[in-house]
Amino acid sequence: SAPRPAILIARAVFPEIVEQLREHFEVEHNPDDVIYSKAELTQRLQGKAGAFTTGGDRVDGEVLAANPQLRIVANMAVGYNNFDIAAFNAAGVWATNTPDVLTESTADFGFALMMAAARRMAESEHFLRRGEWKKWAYDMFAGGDVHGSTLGILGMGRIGQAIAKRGHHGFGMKVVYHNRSRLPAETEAAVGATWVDKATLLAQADHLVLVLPYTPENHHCIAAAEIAQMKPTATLTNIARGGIVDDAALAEALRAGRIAAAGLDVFEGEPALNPALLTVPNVVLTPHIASATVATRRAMAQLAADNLIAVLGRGAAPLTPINAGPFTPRA
Ligand code: 8YV
Repeated sequence: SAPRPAILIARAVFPEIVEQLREHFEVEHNPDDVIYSKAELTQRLQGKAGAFTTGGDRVDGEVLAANPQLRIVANMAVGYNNFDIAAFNAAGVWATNTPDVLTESTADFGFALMMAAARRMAESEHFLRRGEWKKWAYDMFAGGDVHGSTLGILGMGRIGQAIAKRGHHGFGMKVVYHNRSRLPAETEAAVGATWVDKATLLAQADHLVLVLPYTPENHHCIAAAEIAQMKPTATLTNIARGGIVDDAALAEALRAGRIAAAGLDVFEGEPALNPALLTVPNVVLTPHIASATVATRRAMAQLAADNLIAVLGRGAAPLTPINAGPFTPRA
């Protein structure tokens, strides 16, 4: 019988997913959380027909050109700014992501982070932990209301829509959004959101949540000039990608009180973060965990594995391809 295809699992993942993949493939598995350098990734992909990657595993045209036997790279993430998709298309290599399975968990977390920022939960917990709570005070950690306020959403894909529904149906919020493309009227009605231009979004939002993909055009699309257009009582929540927000400008604006608070799950240069953010009190910081429920992370890993099995095990198309335009897979 033909030799089984070889794959690389580039990062530690659920042992049962590794075992499942071993039933189909010869598996080389990075048992560690440490991201391979580009040189090491390129070298370890030698002879591999497929790869299981996640955010931070950068796959570009050079990596693909050095591995002409590679047919699919399955990313365990919905975002794929770690892939050069044009290079995948040109090389005929399938690229896949994990949409849908993480939408609701990620929306839950985004909403929670926004609420935590609005209601000053992290700041007040730090106060308790420092032993500073001696008495009740009428204005102690008084924040901004979420219910009945205006929710602004920048980016309106699956996760943005799930957040809009929570705000509109659950919290009686007015929901405005900005996106390159407007949703169909019936979708806008179902999620309870109204399209506005970016300036209106910035000016109207009491709570602005960022849920857009990271592309070169979106780099620092929230910087000092945009923050200056927001209400001084507003909050800003980023669950999208580091680099969408100018973190240095945000830290400065938070310190100066130009906006009330922020909730950040993603950072420029993560896992390192701008040290200024660590000393600003009015920000809630989490380590890129918006999709991190046990069930959702399992579903993401399973979908990435299923994409590899579809292409390399069954010779079929992947379940969730992200290749765009005319695409001819490598033989
Ligand atoms: C992942 C994410 O945990 O899906 C995404 O785009 O950002 C997260 O769900 C992350 O990409 C893994 O590195």
